[in-house]
Amino acid sequence: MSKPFYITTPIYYVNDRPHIGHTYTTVLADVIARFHRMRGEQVYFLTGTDEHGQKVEKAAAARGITPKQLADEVVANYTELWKAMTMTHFRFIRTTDADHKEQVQRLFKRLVDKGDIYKATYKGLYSVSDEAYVTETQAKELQAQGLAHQLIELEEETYFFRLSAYQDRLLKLYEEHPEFVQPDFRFNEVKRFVEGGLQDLSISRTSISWGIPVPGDEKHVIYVWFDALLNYLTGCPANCWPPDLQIVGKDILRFHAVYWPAFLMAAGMFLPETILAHGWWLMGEDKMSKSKGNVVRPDTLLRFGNDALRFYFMRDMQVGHDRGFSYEGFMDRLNADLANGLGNLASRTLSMIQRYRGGLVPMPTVMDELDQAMATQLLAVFPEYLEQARANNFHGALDVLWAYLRTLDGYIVKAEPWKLAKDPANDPKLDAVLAILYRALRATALLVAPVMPELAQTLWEGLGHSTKVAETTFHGFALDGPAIGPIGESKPLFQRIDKEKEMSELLAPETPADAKPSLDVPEIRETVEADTFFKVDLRVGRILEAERVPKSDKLIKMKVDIGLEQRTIVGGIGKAYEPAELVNRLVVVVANLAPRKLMGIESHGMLLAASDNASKPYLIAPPADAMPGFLVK
Ligand code: ME8
Repeated sequence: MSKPFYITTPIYYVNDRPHIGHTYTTVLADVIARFHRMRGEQVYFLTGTDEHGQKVEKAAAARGITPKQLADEVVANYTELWKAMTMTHFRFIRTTDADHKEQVQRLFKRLVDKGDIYKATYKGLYSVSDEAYVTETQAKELQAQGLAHQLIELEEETYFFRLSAYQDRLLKLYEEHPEFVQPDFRFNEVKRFVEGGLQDLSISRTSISWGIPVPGDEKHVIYVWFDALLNYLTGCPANCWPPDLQIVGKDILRFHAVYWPAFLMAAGMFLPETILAHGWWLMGEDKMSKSKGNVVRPDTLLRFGNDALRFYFMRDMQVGHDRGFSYEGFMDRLNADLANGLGNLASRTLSMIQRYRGGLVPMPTVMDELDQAMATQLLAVFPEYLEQARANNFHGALDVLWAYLRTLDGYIVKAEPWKLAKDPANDPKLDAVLAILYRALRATALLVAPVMPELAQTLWEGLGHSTKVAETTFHGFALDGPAIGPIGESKPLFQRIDKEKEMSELLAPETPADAKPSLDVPEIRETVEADTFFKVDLRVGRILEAERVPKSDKLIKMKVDIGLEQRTIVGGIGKAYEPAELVNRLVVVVANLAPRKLMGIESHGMLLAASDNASKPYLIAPPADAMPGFLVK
């Protein structure tokens, strides 16, 4: 028997409840898993949670609970959500599962014995939010983004994985298997990264305790990424290795396309066939993240139905690219494609078959040119959809299908079946129209079943089937086969959404269940000594001039009088303020900040502003009688 198709999602951190980013990844994997089952393959689908590491440890400490308690709570959120969304994974793996712990320690030890893991001292900067050491260049990037507080200085004894020894083998892998990373443009990023040279990877920590201990040296815990990646091994039954498709977000591609195959090479194991990296759901131009306060939760969207959300994800996002999310776009898509498009076509067709043919689907005896054209198009659309879907491009597949459904709307308008029905002489023509519409809908139900399991089943039953559409395979399906039995009562496929009404409710801010933080603000930063704080020179300033920086809607260039001198300061406040309203304002300036260039302009200083991430920045204003140059202390 051939090996089951083995597909995985990343395992999600348990520091937060799922948002639509995590949901999207899992839906994509589930749709592909279902698609492969309907191709007649055995499928093994794995998802789960990543529960160790500093991120989780910190989130739990902030809540005053243990990491395991936090993990249990978040896992319940995930498993309930996946159940409501009819995910078809076989195992939900948790990195705190006993078999996983054993697996990680066993492999760690094996690589130590083999010499691929060795102990040494590491000194450098570490990003807590990425759970990774950062290079100097990466540190500068983070600093420029105002994220310097995420970096901590670490010096520790650590175990290293001999990643540098795998550079050539990785490059050879990319050379020989260009399908290893998809899509292509991401593949090139990975290749360039490895070509740039690989350093050995620190894979243990002494600074944290929440993790799997290094066997035989228990003051070290195993680095969370080494631990996490191995979940794909732990969760895999003997007959499924290696993974056929591993779905990840672009943010974690490097871990999967560089470290992961290197670990497997070291372990002497077969490598995954393909790592598929998808893009991000964005809010405006920003990544969705809790710290930015712009997170959309799936629960908010599920009131329109599981299938609606699944469909929207697959239809609107081209795998690999980023996509902006908007509630309006979401509702427009569903109304256009499900309430109008498919829903309307199905209800018109089924009610005509009821009305004109007593529920019995006719076999066409003659077809004119137009009927023939519609039938031929279906013969082309069906395999094209399957081909696109096989390439994991459901966006493209659904596009092809919906274009065809729109053509069918035009076909109905031209054929005018309601007129044909008035004269029995037109019976053969009416038979042809009804049969073609019926066949198109039947094929549609089958094709969309992986994406919208419930809606497809409703349509399938509406077309007279008593079987499960998901248990039907694409292979051997007769597009022009006769209808099955009389059609039943037709149920509406999708209720039109009242957009205006829903918008007002959807845009109401999220109120967390644990009500405490109604503000979305980061935790209090690390303690600093008073001396450190007093090094920052804060001055009252007055804005003298302000203008927008060309080609930027965010940046405003200002001339600011700080008493002793005038400064050019570029601030990212252009979305909150118009230049005209800034002139003459008193502000607080960080006067001894090192100058830096923003869009080619040297900015010397920074204005203080308050914000809760979700809202605009509010410039801090000294009282009206304060003078430029006053020291703020
Ligand atoms: O990275 N748009 O877990 P995580 C689309 N535990 N997808 C998004 C997204 C967005 N805005 N935000 C997140 C981890 N994702 C590690 C993985 S695997 C061995 C360990 C999705 O909870 C995307 O798939 O931060 C991303 O890779 C994943 O969530 C990250 O989830």
